[in-house]
Amino acid sequence: MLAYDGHARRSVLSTPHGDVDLPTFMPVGTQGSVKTLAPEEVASTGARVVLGNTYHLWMRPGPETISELGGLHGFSRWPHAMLTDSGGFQAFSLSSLTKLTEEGFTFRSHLDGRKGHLTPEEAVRVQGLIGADIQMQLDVCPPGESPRATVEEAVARTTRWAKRALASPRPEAQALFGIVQGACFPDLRKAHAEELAALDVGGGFDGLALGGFSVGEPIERMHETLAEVAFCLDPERPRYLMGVGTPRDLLVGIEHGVDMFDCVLPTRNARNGQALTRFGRLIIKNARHARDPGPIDPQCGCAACRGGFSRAYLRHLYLSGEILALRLLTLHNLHYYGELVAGARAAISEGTYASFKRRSLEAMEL
Ligand code: PRF
Ligand code: ZN
Repeated sequence: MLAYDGHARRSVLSTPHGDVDLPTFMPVGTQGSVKTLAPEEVASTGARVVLGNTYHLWMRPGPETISELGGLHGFSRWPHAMLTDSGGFQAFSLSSLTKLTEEGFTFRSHLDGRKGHLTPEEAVRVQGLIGADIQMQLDVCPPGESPRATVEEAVARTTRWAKRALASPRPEAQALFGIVQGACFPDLRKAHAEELAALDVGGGFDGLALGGFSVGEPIERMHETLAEVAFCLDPERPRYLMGVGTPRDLLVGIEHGVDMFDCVLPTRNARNGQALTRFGRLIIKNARHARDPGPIDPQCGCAACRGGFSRAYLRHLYLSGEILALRLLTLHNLHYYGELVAGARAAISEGTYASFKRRSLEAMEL
């Protein structure tokens, strides 16, 4: 650990594809690409880890193909670190007829209806072929606001699956993270975090994630639960909050000791014409930008803002259905997220994280 400021912490995650300064934000590259951007453009936003999805890549083009073509690094030409999600969460939300048993998930592909079986062992095997630096265990993520008994069952099964994942053979260079579930029940989460941290099969987990958040529960409940549990996760291992979130969620997560985040928000919102900025959301199609010669944010160093592209031009491109609008907005949004976590890291080192968070939140309200 390089520095603590309250529970907020700054550290470095070492991977076979370079060191990553934490806290960090990981752009989502579901199909092996961060939508609209080439790898060097993604890296230009400060991102050093990209997330891939096992479920999608398994269905197409298939892990054997990816492995043959140099793993996801060689295939996609992303030179920095990569993490793959295990696929259960995506299989459940995307495919039809998903059946959940002790063995794993059974589902029909959302592409061709083909039947698939995803077990904890199979998730490790497929992620091994895809070849990311960090694998995630297969877990059970109950829908938001599920009753306690459902959540308890999901936690218990996730632990049994954690042991099976750890016992499965995987390439030596690949790390494996466990996933803490427990919804918004702090006692379940704390107990689960301790249980997963104590597993020592196959050397134990290299990091611990918080799954099961941002699945329909009120955002304030997520923040309250994070405040109670995030700092309880083994301090020696990276802590990853899965599928979260907004700039405010990142600031809150970091405050409570989270090190890693991923979310489709900056990239998806860009493609819906939304620029996320230090001053809040900017809807590019709004008529008020029609003759605005200024950039999205004059202080932003992204290719769109630094390149002098005006709000008026971006609005025109967006309304005309031009792909450049989506590319420039994606670059801007990821750059903004990159700056946000870089600012947090600097503030933690200086011991000024609380005021950094307060100032950032105040600016967003403007
Ligand atoms: N589990 C896995 N992936 C995830 C989640 C989870 O709970 C979430 C929940 N926000 C996003 N992605 N394996
Ligand atoms: Zn910008």
